[in-house]
Amino acid sequence: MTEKKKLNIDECSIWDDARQMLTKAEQDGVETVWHRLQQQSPHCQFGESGVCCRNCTMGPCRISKKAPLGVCGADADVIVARNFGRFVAGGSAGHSDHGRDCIEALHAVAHGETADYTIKDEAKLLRIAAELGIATEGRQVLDVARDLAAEFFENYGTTKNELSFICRVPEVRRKLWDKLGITPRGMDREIAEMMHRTHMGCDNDAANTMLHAARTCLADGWAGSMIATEISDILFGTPVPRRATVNLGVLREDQVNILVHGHNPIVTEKILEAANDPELIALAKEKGAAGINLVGLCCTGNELMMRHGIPMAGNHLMTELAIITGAAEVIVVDYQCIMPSLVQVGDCYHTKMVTTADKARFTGAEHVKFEMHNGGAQARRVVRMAIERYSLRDPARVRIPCEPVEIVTGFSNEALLEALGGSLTPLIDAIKAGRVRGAVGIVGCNNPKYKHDFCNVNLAKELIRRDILVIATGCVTTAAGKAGLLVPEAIEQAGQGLKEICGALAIPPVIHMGSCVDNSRILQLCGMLADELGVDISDLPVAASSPEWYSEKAAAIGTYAVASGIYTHLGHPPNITGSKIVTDLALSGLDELVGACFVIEPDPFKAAALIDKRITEKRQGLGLSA
Ligand code: SF4
Ligand code: MSK
Repeated sequence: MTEKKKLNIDECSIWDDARQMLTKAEQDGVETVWHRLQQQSPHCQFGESGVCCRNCTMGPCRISKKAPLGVCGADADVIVARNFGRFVAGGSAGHSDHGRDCIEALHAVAHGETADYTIKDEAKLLRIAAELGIATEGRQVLDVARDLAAEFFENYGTTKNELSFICRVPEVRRKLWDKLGITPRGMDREIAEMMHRTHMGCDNDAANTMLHAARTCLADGWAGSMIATEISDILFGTPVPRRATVNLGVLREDQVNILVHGHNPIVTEKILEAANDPELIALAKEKGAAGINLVGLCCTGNELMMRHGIPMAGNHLMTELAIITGAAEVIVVDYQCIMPSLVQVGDCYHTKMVTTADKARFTGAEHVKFEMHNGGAQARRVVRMAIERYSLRDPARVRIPCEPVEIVTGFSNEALLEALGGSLTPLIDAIKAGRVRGAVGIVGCNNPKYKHDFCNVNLAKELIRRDILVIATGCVTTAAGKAGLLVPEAIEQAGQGLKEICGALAIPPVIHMGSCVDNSRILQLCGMLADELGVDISDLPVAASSPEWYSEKAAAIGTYAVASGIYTHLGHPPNITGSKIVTDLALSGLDELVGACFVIEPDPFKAAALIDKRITEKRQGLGLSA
């Protein structure tokens, strides 16, 4: 363990389970993300403000008063815009490559190339096919699936030049995008063009680069992510409300514990099946365990929780701490948001990290490659490995810190409509009457620069208190769940109007809608609401927020939300503050262009007030009471 200052553990997290595990980490001599943040602080100001450029070997260049131009002549505005463009291209690539893997799975099922996956929601498959103009009448389901997979693949190339789900964007918004030249053409095309534009000697106009950043992110939201969500529902089932549990208390001292971490349900759905295999359960019992306990982390945890009620051990900052319990036999990962440190933390105990994707390998982990034709067999191999490792566990080093908290999950748009009695009318009526004053999607991550989950939880609490419905996805879900906000009983913490509506519908005031890619469900919902009201998305009393974000994907999500017309709060800015042009554009200029902008506020109470003010203005714009 590297020499370091003593951590103030009380300031690291609002949660008792996290603090207990951090104390144990220090006793066990294990380094965590908080310790490494101390070593990295203070951060480089050139990097933080975005004025460091490494795009060619005449540099690297960093902009200062003394040296206001890079070697090629690029100024701070150009460098910041280029860096931001590449940053969100990275995030968009993550979601959209996940989406591509989903299309490949649908393609394999449709072409009979796998016996391991099937179509679970045929009705949704047919509904989406019809929505996209694919003939369904009198056809075999697999024939329709073949055409749908082919249609989705087209979203990645350049021949069609149009996204399939552009049909879900209100017409007035589509016209605005056309006017601004930011209608996305194809997922891969926009990302490749962003890399091209930001090569030395291409796009040297900061505002122009930023517009293409918006276009790239719009492709992420309305294609890459939306396709990932819809195919996951088709292959694994569209979520419906169900109970689940969260926090480190979901680990079981007497069972083989398997943690799953990452994003794509293609791997974890098979692990779930294997964990329920009677033969493997019998083997676990033979080895002295009471059973096999599968628990989720981060977004793949959200996917399993939404569809099957599988318990959630924790969000981004809890991933190392879940291993530090000493109770995890194996952690199985696919890709995204998986700290490389997990291998070393696992090595401090008996926990084996298993990677499953060639595109996300970790030195020191065991690689069990999952492919379409072998998912079932590979999953059984991983579960067997976990069972074998149970005997390596040192009971003296096991500490499971608390009792799990109950939540309700599973609010797909289909489930929400069902809860509303089949149409959006009750929600729209409640908004018009001011009982639900608006809605905010609180999404995204954790970041050790904040007290873990302080902002996520307090923003959600503050908004529901103001009669604003909250939709949670990604790592905010676990935060809201641990705080007791994802159960119908949480209406007691809501304002009177929201309390009445949620009480009547028997839904929580904070609704769990899924993983990071499932923010596309929120986009679709906004599109439907705008169409029902005959307005643009930017006219709705809605907002988005990512209080504790860290990732390129979160920046891409924020950017597509803004470009779709949704006012978006971030706890801290991306690395753009070194450019006045880019910062002004993000914080106000975009409002004039696309009817929404970013707002930065680290204090969740002040952020709630700012969001409330915006929602009030939007309500007044629609002729509604404040
Ligand atoms: Fe420096 Fe220009 Fe090269 Fe960037 S592109 S490293 S600013 S010379
Ligand atoms: S996992 S992107 S930390 S939400 Fe989707 Fe959580 Fe943010 Fe990753």
